[in-house]
Amino acid sequence: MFVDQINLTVSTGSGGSGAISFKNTQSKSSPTGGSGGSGGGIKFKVNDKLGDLSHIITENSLKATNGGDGNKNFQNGKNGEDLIIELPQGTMIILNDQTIADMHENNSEYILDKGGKPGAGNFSLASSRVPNPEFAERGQKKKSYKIKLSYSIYSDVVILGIPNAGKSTLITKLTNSNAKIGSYEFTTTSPNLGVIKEVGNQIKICDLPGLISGASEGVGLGKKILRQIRNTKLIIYLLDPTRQDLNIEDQKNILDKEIENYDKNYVNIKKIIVVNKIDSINEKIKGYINISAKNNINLDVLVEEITNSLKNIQNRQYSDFQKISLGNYNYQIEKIDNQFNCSGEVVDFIVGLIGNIDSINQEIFYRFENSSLVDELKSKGIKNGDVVKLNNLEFEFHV
Ligand SMILES: Nc1nc2c(ncn2[C@@H]2O[C@H](COP(=O)(O)OP(=O)(O)OP(=O)(O)O)[C@@H](O)[C@H]2O)c(=O)[nH]1
Ligand SMILES: [Mg+2]
Repeated sequence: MFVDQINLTVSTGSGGSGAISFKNTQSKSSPTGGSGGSGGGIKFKVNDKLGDLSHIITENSLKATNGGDGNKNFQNGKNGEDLIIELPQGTMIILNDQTIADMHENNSEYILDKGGKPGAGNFSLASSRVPNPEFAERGQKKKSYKIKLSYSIYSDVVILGIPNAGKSTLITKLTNSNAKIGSYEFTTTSPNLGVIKEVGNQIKICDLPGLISGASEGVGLGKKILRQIRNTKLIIYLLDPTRQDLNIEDQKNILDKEIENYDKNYVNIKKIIVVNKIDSINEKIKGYINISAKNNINLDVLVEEITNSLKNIQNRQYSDFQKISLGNYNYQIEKIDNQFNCSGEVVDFIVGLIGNIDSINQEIFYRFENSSLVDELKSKGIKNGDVVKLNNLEFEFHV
């Protein structure tokens, strides 16, 4: 089955925690505690061999592995393994309704998160201020993201037309595709891909299900079809002159209107207008390429037109999307009366310690007083005697 959209939760691995150990265990001197390993990150990578998202079979969630904890004798923990998700060319990564990456180039990568930071062991934490730390850092917790992946076929040409126009017949004649053909409407329910083999050149072409009026508002398979136009370089409008209820111009207007309604940028994609089934009408229709897919009339003219048009098209409509780096949410401060609740990565760093409680407390206050948090609290109007809460740790503020 063709899978073009997927919702899933992806998580980093947590960082490993540092160890507390001493060469001289009696006197607790000469620290030897190793640091944790980094948690695995989340990475997306384009593989141009993929044609949809069906390889991402999940129970809705995928995880990188955790970093290992540090150990005595300077042993650092192992790094966790990255979660690497392969994507077909033409996939958007969407977070909170915002597209954060649009993946085009083969082998290109997007790192959503580098993974949980490791905690330092007491060997690395030793300093002239604290030569023999009886504490170590906890590794950063894992982070989860609910994302949506949306794939639009990466073809050169898309064949668009109302149902029964002969789109599938045409692709079977131009390529080795064995798309189903039927004398009734809506024969095609998911895209068919084929390749036109020209000398030294391969043109990927895609046959889509029939488009009807209202498609851009979701009538029929409307939006699912229109989504697949996004990455094409060229659109063929295939028109059916044998229709009694809709003449050629009506059909062209429907296609124009629906693609514009769905996405204004689609208007800029080049179109070739082709009238099919000329074996069934008496007169040639002027101004357009006239073919018969069924009887192989003028298919060479069409292929030549496709080839020439593609020569003049350098880029796809959406190929220059800038990837968005996620902001660093360093901290959040919530003020309730005389209490300031602080959370976020900076706070996790300050309080994320393990070991001897007295030495931890000393270190926490040192880290707090030397952090940017103090200035931020002052700018929010904190006064001596007000309460500061760093995650679960509560104390009175004094300068
Ligand atoms: N006379 C004639 N009939 C054609 C021609 N091309 C296709 N047909 C017929 O038109 C009917 C529809 O053909 P399909 O290729 O399935 O049309 P489609 O546009 O893919 O249809 P949907 O997938 O339902 O949207 C079939 O009965 C074909 O044999 C042609 O050039 N001349
Ligand atoms: Mg079809």
